[in-house]
Amino acid sequence: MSVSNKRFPEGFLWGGATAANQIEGGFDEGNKGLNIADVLPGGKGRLKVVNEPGFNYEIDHEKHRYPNHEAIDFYHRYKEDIALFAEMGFKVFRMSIAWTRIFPNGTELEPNEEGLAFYDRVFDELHKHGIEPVVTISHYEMPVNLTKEYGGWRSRDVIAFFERYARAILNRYKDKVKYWMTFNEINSAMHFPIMSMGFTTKEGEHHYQAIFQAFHHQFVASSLAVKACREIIPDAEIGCMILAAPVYSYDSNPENVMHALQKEQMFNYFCADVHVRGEYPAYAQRFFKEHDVKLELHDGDIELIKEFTVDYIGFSYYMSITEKKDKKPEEIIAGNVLEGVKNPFLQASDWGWEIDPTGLRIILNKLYYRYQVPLFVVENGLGANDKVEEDGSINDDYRIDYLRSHVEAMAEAIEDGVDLMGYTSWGCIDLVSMSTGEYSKRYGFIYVDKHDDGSGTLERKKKKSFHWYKKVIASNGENL
Ligand code: BGP
Repeated sequence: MSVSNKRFPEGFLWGGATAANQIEGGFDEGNKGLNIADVLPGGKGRLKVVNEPGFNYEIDHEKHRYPNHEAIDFYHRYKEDIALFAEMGFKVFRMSIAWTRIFPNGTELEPNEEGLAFYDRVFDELHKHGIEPVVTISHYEMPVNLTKEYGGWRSRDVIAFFERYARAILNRYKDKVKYWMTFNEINSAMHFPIMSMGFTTKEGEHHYQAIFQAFHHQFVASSLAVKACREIIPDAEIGCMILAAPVYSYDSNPENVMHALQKEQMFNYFCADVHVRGEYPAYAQRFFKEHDVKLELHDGDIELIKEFTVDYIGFSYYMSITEKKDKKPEEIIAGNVLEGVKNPFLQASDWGWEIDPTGLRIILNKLYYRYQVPLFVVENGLGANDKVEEDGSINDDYRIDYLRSHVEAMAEAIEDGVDLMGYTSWGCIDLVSMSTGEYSKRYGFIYVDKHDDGSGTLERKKKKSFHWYKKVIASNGENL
């Protein structure tokens, strides 16, 4: 066996990642309908706002700001942004299509031509610069109409609407898009179902029953999208997308180790097991029994899920989680969206997300040796407050350090034998944060002059990390 001394394979897919609702703006242009992100206000409590009495999925301009309505105006500035991605040498650009640009209410029989034409322009611009798009079919933007009328993924009816949408875009872009993913961070619904499932459970409701039934609908829908993709674009690759975070036990107490293992099964593996292996794992059956979850399955569901599994696993990686069986409330660090106890060996970002590059090597090994399918890191990055110096420079050395250590971790994992397709750093251009709806939580190589109070010119500026990432790509990960 010959071992190459190059750390990343030829053709490694370097690039950046975004989502429609966090960059586009133009929320009511081109006949677009409203989606969940359009009605969630900015601010830290935004993922919980739907639980407030009186919340009715309408836009309330009196009370709230809606940062995603303008976002960073990619809808009008995509040419300038794509030129900057090309300057960094991107091989791929991960983006999503807004369901509501194509089917404004989710229920129409025919797609909206203006929405389709917008993404044609974006894909053409990417190809002009030699950049391949990687498209997430649904990234946290359920059409509001489907939420109001059907309860989002609670309803089996949404499967048919989703299939129509998936077929419309697969058909339209069959010559332009080779890499697809079905649902962004599908497993995140365990923590915040509003974003990926388009509903939230009510107090007193059987939470797990609702969530797992909705998962089942999404699994069927995902398999139908894989089926459609195989028919329409046989040489495309279509993956799932999960939020991956290795779960560590707080200590060597076997009770804590078991608890961490169970959390890892239900959080990291459950969705991937169904997507990749095509079946519900036995540990989940036990979980259902113990939590009185009874899934309603239709004839043919199990066979469909078994037959139409994904080609690769796309995943986001930001942090690891440390778990303990009986944790006291004061031991919990919220980490914003994922709960665990503080890991004494790790530092956290300004938003409490524990920084753990070795965790990336660990999860790459765990996923690869469990599934033996190619992996794709489609999100990773550091949300930070950036400062523009008087001379206009933005010296984000902390971001470079974060990214460098994670790229090193990928190189180690590749040497461990992991089959890794590529790396798209999250928020390659500053964008609206998903969990906080703020602009001030910045991830980009490109700074966007836009602030939490809505002020700013939207002007783009290259940060120090822009020049660093350009070198990394040019050297295929050798020059860090
Ligand atoms: C993931 C989402 C993204 C993104 C990212 C960073 O969970 O897929 O949409 O936003 O996390 O999160 P945040 O924006 O909350 O910092």
